[in-house]
Amino acid sequence: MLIEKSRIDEANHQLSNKHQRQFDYVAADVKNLDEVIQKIQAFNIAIPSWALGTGGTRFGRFSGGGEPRTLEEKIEDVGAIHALNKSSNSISLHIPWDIPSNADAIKAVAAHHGLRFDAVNSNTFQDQKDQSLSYKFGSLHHSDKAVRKQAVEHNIEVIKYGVELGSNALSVWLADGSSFPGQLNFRNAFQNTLESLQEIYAALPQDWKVWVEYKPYEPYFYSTTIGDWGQSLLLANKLGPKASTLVDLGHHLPNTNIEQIVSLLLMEGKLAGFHFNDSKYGDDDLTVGSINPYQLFLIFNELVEGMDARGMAHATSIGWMIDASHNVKDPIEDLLQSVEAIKIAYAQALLVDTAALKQAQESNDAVAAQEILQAAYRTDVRPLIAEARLREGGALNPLGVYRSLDVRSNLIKERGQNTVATGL
Ligand code: LRH
Ligand code: MN
Ligand code: MN
Repeated sequence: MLIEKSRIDEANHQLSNKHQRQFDYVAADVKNLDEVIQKIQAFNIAIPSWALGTGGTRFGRFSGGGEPRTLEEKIEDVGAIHALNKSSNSISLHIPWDIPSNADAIKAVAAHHGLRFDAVNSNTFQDQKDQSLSYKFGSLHHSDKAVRKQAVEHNIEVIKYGVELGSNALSVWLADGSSFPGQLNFRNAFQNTLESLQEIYAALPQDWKVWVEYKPYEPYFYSTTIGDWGQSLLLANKLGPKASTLVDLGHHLPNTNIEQIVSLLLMEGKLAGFHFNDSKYGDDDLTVGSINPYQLFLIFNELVEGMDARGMAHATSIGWMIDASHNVKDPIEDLLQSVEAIKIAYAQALLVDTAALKQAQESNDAVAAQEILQAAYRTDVRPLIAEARLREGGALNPLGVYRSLDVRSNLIKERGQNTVATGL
């Protein structure tokens, strides 16, 4: 264990009076206070295994030191995050960046930290050393049936790893696309993708799901075969009830109204879940809430309203995951900030006066609607989240405890300065 519970308790004790003052102030105006706190307590966000090392760019990578060298060490890092925030109780693996060759042993390490396995991710966007055919021109959409077969088999192997770990969803993101007009027949590429996904779908166990992620560009710059939510939804509808659309916040062209997409996918029962991050320009994978926290709030406002309308449990009905990683911050600190930003947006959305908003919408009162939304958005909900964490046994100030315990220096001593976690 990287973080002893007694150290968290000591730190909480020191902050206790200040926290109580701040909590009482905001709590006084919250209707259904207990229900709100309980919902925040129940809300967890999965951590991607590839975010625990310092991310690189195509120009370089600067290790922060003490990065996890093995899957066990990645799990240990997520364990530290979860011990502090009590909101990160699962890890999402990317195969073959992570190879859980001994599933029982890996499961035991995870259980020791109170963690389970979220969706497993396949990878057909890079060539691996022992691979016979190349994905240079795509994978599931490839013009050559043999390449498609290899990519299908990889996805089926990923499902098998996931089954052994107790996961129940396969997340598929394809880099497949083209960089020049004329390079690709769009219809053939789409049909090939559908047929390949149908083969993968047929291999899903009874209680499994497949999540189809979309992205408009990168690594290809003219077309992406699953380029937007419409193309993903088309595939998901053709595949069947186990398939749905995964929304990665960074996978939209600038200024796209993501909250509207989310609302309609939810309405159709086809919202798989999220890869949370933030962006200024494209697939920047910046810390959640670092650029546009209002957009995040508006997304959560749609989620809370739409899930309540459909009777869906907020915490468990869809997949909640972070997909953010970059080259400046300590990855553990970055992930603590991302989880906090998500919980802030969620808590603010829980405070929206839905009855009043409905009335404002029905009477076309745009001024009142804005006041209602922004009253919730401008509430400082951090003491509510801290209280929920406290009740779960976590830290009032996770980042503060992480820094005061000097966790990173200890990791550097143990793992070394020049570590390279597997991943991007
Ligand atoms: C692609 C993506 C996808 C991958 C991850 C590493 O940009 O968002 O989810 O699996 O990054
Ligand atoms: Mn993603
Ligand atoms: Mn991405």
